[in-house]
Amino acid sequence: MAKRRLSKRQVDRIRERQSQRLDTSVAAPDEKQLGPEQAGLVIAHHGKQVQVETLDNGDDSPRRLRCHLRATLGSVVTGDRIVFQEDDSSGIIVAIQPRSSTLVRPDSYGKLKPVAANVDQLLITIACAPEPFSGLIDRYLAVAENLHIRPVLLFNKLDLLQSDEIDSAIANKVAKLRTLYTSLGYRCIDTCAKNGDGLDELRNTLQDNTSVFVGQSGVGKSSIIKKLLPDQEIAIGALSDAIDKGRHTTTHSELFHFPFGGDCIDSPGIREFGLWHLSPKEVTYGFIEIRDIAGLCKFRDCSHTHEPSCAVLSAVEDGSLHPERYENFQRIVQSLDDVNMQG
Ligand SMILES: Nc1nc2c(ncn2[C@@H]2O[C@H](COP(=O)(O)OP(=O)(O)OP(=O)(O)O)[C@@H](O)[C@H]2O)c(=O)[nH]1
Ligand SMILES: [Mg+2]
Ligand SMILES: [Zn+2]
Repeated sequence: MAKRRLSKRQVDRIRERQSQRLDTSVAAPDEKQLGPEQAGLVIAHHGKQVQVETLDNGDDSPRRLRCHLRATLGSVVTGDRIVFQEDDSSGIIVAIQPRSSTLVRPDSYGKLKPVAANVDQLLITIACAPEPFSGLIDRYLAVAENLHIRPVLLFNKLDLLQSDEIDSAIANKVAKLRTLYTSLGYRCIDTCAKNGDGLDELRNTLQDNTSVFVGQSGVGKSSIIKKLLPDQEIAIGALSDAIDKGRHTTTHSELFHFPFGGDCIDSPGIREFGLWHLSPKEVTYGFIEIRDIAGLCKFRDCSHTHEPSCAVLSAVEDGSLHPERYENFQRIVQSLDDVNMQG
């Protein structure tokens, strides 16, 4: 990542923006004891702890330090560019720079939680174990399309797919998913974190980008990153834990630098991914082949379920729209209605 020194004007502008949100009733730290403002990058954020890496350290190599957040600053997330001030042993984050993208997901209470900021690539990781579901893949794709970040599908655990450890029905399912998403124009890469197959192609894709690895727990997100960065301490889980107990090995998002250029963020696996933060229009935009034909329906407010001269239903009938994609699309739109009715 390029080092960048913030100009005084930039810092002033960011501070001014943040100060509009600052609550003056909260006791400010004694500014005199704090060092000058510096630019930093959020490497990890768990609980109240934020690990920050310096971005404008002159000719010195970047340093890492623990930072606290000003109480009224809003939430920072891994990948955030921030402004911080240092005291003796730690630092305080005083401003967050505007983000080029924020990946969010609802927590178990339906509240939106940021997962990663300033990413330009979403690596949707899939494996034959745990069994993949196109519903989850389509949700990730819809989010990537709406954030205007590039989605890439990683089919990991190639070794298992080629062995007879895996049920042939699941192996067929994976092959069909790969064909479907390739036919839609999405980039698919086969990898094996165990023996390193496919990693050269993956390295090319990761180079000079900021990518976030997402997907179900146990698909091997951390294993792939560990294979690319063998010297890093990265926790890898036992598959049985991920599947049987629903336990996530990676518990918080963390950013890593690649020696070949580019960064990646490892994120905790998930089971479900609600899209309640999207509007029906955005869901349509998120399905690239539906986006292209939805405007051709006879009725402008067509729900694509029963209306005459519906271009989407016609596409399902003539086979140009895959029925699974149509079903997943309708299921997401339906889930938005459910939430609206409750709210
Ligand atoms: N056979 C095989 N096993 C793999 C491969 N990649 C990962 N695994 C195994 O899959 C299990 C889960 O790997 P993790 O890397 O912890 O999975 P994760 O996606 O990071 O999971 P969470 O952090 O819980 O989201 C571990 O037992 C890995 O050894 C692979 O290519 N082949
Ligand atoms: Mg992990
Ligand atoms: Zn329609």
